[in-house]
Amino acid sequence: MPASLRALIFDVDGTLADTERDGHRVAFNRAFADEGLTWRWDENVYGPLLQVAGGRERLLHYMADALPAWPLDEREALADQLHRRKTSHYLELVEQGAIAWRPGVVRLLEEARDAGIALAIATTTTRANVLALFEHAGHAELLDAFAAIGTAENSARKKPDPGIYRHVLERLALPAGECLAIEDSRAGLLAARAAGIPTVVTFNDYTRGEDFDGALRVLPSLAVTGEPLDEAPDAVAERFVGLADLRRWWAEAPH
Ligand code: XBP
Ligand code: MG
Repeated sequence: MPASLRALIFDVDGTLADTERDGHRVAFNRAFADEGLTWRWDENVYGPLLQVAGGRERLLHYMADALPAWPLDEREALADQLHRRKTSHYLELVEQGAIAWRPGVVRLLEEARDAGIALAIATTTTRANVLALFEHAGHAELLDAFAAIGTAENSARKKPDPGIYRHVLERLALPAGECLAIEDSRAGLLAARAAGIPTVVTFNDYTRGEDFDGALRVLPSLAVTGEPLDEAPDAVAERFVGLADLRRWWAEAPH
């Protein structure tokens, strides 16, 4: 039987929702204030820091410059403390409804679920953060449709390491070539591709302009296919990305 598209694997932060801009970044700043630190990560500071995947890793990277005289174990202890506080602020923000799904996300999840395509998640953030997003951004019922949810707890190494994608493939018991990943960043794209998974990128304001070489398609969101409609070529910007688009793009990948 020829291979067919069997599963969609979604990144979370920046792909399902703009969690970085509205959630993680704000939560980091609240954690700094809690600890009496004057650090403030505005959007210009935070953008480049996103090159480092993982909140704790991001803090340590920043602290290497901000606190160069501190011994590593003290920096690590402060990073742990800040990350704990940041996570609780993040969860609070999500619970307050600060985070919304990116356009086209819920529509595609529902279409894939109804079509019997397996759904999965591959993220470097924690399981609690993922569950909270589904619970509080609306559509908590979609969580039941996920066959595998791979999070920070399942892979010690962060993207661009392919560990989390390999974990999810194992849980799905599917070959990489029968899946399609949806990512927002270069690090995510590299992770999925290193695991052998064809990947579509929906970039956001932080990741716009990154090198997405190797992606099947690079789109501003799941609300724009980038392809003209036969019946109404001018409606190109209006059409949501559907399963038929993903199947067509996936079929272009070498199998
Ligand atoms: C993006 C990340 C995460 C978040 C912060 O993950 O790098 O680290 O920025 O979350 P994704 P934590 O793979 O979903 O794009 O502080 O929980 O690490
Ligand atoms: Mg991401």
